[in-house]
Amino acid sequence: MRIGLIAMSGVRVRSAELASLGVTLPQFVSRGKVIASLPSLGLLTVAGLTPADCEVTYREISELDSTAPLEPFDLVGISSFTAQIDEAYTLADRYRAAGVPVVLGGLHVSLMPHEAAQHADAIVLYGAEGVWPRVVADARAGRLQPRYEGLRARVFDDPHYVMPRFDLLEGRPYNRVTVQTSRGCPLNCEFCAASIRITSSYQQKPVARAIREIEAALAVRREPFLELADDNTFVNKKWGKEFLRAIAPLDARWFTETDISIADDDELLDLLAESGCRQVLIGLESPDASGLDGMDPANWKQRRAGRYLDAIDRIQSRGITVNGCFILGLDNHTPAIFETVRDFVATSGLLEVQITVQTPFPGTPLYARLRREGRLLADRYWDRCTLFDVNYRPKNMTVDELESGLRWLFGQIYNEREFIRRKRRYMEIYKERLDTKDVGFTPAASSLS
Ligand code: B12
Repeated sequence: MRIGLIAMSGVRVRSAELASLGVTLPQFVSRGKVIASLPSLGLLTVAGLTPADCEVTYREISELDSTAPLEPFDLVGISSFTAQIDEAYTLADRYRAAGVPVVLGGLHVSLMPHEAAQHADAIVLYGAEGVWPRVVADARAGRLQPRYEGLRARVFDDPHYVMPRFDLLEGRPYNRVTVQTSRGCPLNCEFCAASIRITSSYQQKPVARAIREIEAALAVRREPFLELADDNTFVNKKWGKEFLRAIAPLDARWFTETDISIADDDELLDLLAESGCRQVLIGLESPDASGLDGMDPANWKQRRAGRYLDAIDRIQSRGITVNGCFILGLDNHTPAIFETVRDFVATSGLLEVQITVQTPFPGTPLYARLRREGRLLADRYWDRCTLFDVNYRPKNMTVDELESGLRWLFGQIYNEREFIRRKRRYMEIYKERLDTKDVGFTPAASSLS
């Protein structure tokens, strides 16, 4: 059986003004280029779950010519994120019209199953683990069911766990590879549209499995940079330390997403620095505590906000840069937030910054609340779920104020002069620590500039 797995990749900015502004903001554009070429770990996992007697072909949607004849597959699997879902549906419709059965899976499909089912012979909700072999067997027997549910728990345990097929990336032009060490996040933020939506609880891969995957991923490229496709890697500090001790000898350069609590643990920070970690991405969301009120059910982020600056210093002093993420347009944000974020960034020494607008991804609690409150600007706006397009009426400013404030802040933060200033500040923090301690490793800035 010939199975075609087709990935939706690439970054998206719909707002024309922002896209054209992007062209003049070198830092923003270069980050976009770096991350735009990540492969689909979801589909590499689906490939790993596929019975060995099937022939699997991995494709990026960008490689397909919409006017050329379709590749001859017996079954097609397509992954899904919200922003590009309409392209996924168009491709699925094309294959189905040609008589090839199509299975749709992934985040958007799990969040919007009724919509997705209109464009597929079968949809798979949640993880492909625990269900994909059955889907293939049913397709072979010509009795594909319209809906399957994969696992939401124990995805990294036997007998469901598989090693993703990193070998399918051989000879492909990715400059980064991804490995997932955990799924979900205990914080449960209202806006989150990531892996928490396909899990029932936080799950972590046994260290030995994570390391074997990293070795396999690194084997496909000569000098690859590794991104952990986690939502929050270091929830469990004991697991974290074990993992860091195990990854250090691999001499990898890597990046991950985590929460600010890593700053509370000196031993973990030291191990992180020695492990080849170059950058941690942290959702600070808002520089002021009021913006964080009610974001997560336990107000965990709000309780930490007062210690953000100290925490950033503690992490960056180890030679690991913090990529601080801010969400604009939260309910407590007034137009004053744009200057507040700019000033916080300038004082903090954050080397890299991500500013986005609050985005009600369909299927999230935020979406349900804004819909209930009549604040969504359209019924269906999936192609605008880019994190840069405004899709709802903010509470304490107008849509226009949010859009123009975002553009203004882009200009303030993503420019060469500011970046050099931030880099200088970062080097100062790092040097201060060097003077007081023999840290024995080099700072990350050199690899990022
Ligand atoms: C890597 C990544 C990317 C890569 C994606 C590469 C790729 N082709 O997959 C790149 C850099 C290209 C990217 C781009 C974007 N991303 Co992104 N990205 C991520 C990240 C960090 C990890 C995703 C991942 O690899 N997960 C691990 C795999 C194993 O999980 P999975 O994909 O869900 O797959 C499992 C199941 O869903 C299922 N499954 C998946 N596909 C299929 C298919 C079939 C047939 C079956 C049966 C099952 C199945 O089985 C898999 C194994 O269990 C997440 C954040 C996060 N921490 O999760 C954001 C995330 C997915 N991205 C997000 C966003 C918003 C974007 C962009 C819109 C950003 C932008 N402005 O351009 C674009 C959109 C791209 C698009 N095509 O629409 C959001 C998406 C929310 C949503 N619901 O859509 C996330 C969750 C981050 C966030 N801010 O919330 N991203």
